[in-house]
Amino acid sequence: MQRRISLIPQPQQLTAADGDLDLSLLSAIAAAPELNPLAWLLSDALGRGTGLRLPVVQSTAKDPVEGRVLRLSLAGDRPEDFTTAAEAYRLDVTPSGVDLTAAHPAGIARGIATLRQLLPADALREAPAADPVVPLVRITDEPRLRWRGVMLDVVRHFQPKDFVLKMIDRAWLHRLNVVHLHLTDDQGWRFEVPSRPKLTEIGSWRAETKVGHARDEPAGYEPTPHGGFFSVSDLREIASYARERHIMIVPEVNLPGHARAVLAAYPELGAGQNKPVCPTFGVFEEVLEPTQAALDFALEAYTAIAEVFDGPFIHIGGDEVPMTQWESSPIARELMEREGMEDVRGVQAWFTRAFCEHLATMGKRVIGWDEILDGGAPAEAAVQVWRTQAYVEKALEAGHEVLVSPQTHVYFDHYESEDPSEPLRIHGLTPIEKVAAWDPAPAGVDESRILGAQCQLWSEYLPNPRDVEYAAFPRLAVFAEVAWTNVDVREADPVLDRLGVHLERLHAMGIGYRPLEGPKPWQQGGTGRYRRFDFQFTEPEVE
Ligand code: TNX
Repeated sequence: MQRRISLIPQPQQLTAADGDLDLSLLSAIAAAPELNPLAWLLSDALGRGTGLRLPVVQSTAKDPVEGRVLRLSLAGDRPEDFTTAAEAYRLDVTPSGVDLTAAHPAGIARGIATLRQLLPADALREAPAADPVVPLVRITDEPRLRWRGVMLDVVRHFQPKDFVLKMIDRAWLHRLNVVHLHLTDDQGWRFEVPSRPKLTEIGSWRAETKVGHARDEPAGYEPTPHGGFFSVSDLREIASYARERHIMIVPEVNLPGHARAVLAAYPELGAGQNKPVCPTFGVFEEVLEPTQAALDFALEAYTAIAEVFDGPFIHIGGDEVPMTQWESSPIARELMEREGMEDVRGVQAWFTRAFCEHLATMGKRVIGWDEILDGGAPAEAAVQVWRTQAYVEKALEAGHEVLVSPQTHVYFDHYESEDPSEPLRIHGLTPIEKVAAWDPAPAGVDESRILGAQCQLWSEYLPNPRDVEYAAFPRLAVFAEVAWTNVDVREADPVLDRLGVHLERLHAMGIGYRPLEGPKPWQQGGTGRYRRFDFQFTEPEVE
């Protein structure tokens, strides 16, 4: 019988042999020059968790370092960035050393994540707590989907930078390759745009916050200010932290709706009366007016963010844009006449097109929530579908590439169980079993047009990193498997059977995850402001 090796995500091919390799018998990490930064990251991670300090030495095909080493090498024709082939790797652990080979550095980054999971769980601690021993194994691996992401909402409740960096690390360990940062919304504007100081002076904080669920009217407001934002230097640090790990940051600047924080700072860009940064949660009617000034503002914000993050995608948001203000706005009517629009939804399409054209001049591709389909969007824009499967089909028919993130399966701000002691959540029910059973690209869907899959951590009811951790883990691990591993491989060894060992890893990392049997007493909602609140929740329909 093969010995049991418990990794998440499950690699596509894994053969185990009897025996272990003690990494302290190795003399160095021997890396191709281009892999030097990853080699040091690996050396550092090994050093922290096991005390083993392996030096990094340069090794090339022509002039290889001999002896027992941990070898990182590049081989074969280099695939394009952001392809599944770029993330493929082979990992061989034999009595004579470790060989990690890929055709692209991104593949090495994924292989390092697997190697770290082969170590004892305690090796994931921040100080030496485990022996540097790994089982003898041969792994050949490549992800099923190109885009495997997690979205962090740093608006509804600000999440500090060190936590963002931690989430990048955790994404890395689960072989995810995208961290989507939701940076602007009604409740706050969370990044510095030097030419628009009021965005952060005024827009980055609110004076009070709804207590309990937004729909629980009598609960009232807590008059404690809440806020925070990332300076340009913070953003640069986040960008380079992610880049080192071959993780793409997708920054989202959500316009022209969800605009209350923008309009609190610059009311002249909207149509309504002045209102403060929004203290509660939901969908609000304030939108940007379709004026040149509003467009100039938006393009300035996109330029600022696109200059910092060097990935190929910028997220323009575009979800839940109510048409009410535009329906009664003379400026919107005039635009509609001038452009021959029959439907007011054309106004959103007008913004979407301008964002796409502008970002294309910066070499960026746009992605937006599936509402950008309602009024129409340029075919080169990718569409992130969150409402229903019908929008996947609608987007594919209109020629878009699709990122699938159905609220029914991968919204980790939804309840995890029916247990009345679960802490306050927005609504829904997404137990881990449902995530495990999910197929992001079921038969009949053209998988070549599916960019990938992404889970979401909206933070209306996740005020602190601990709350985000509870909502995210271990569902995120199961999500990572679903996005990485082919269905037949998943079925051969169900991910839920591998979770036990994985929870030890999460524990070693100090993550406040949700135990499979339910919340610990201190994780429960209790009877105060975080008590469970339920109401009838209906999924949106397709028109
Ligand atoms: C819908 S998903 C929203 C968000 C909320 C989320 C809560 C999407 C594009 N819009 O504004 O935070 O539901 O689950």
